[in-house]
Amino acid sequence: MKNFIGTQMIYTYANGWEYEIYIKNEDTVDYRIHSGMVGGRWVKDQKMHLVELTKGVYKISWTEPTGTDVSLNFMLEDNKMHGVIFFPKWVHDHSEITVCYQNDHIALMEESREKYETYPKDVVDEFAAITYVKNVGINNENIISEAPYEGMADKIRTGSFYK
Ligand code: FER
Repeated sequence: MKNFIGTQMIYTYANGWEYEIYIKNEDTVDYRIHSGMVGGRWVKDQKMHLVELTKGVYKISWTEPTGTDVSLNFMLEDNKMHGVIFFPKWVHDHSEITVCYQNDHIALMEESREKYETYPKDVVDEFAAITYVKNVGINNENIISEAPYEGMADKIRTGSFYK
């Protein structure tokens, strides 16, 4: 688990969606969504469950304040990931509500998940190619600390993003 905790990764799903995650410690992630249905969304301090399935294969799972459930399998030796996202109907119908810095809008997420429809859920299961991976240590608040913007992922990959 030592290898995985503290890792920052960027990956592109087979459907083209680009995501970034930082495994901040053994039960917490920060993440940014660079493109896709909820591109622009970013979150700090999401609690999650982490297990090592077998050597170099890690699974993390969590449920969001929006009601979206996420389970991701990282296969680091192959630079591959497989993710399953279970979107409540309302996130699909009103995705713009979730595109924000969620930490400032937790009450709105909780109100929206009651106000709008949950079912049928939209299950998105896709492989992703990991395009960037770096261990940046645990509990670093500077890894994911601003909103995603066009070109940010490329700057991170080329090493010109962090001062
Ligand atoms: C991911 C898939 C989904 C991910 C986060 C989510 C950071 C969260 C989606 C949502 O809350 O809408 O790979 O990794």
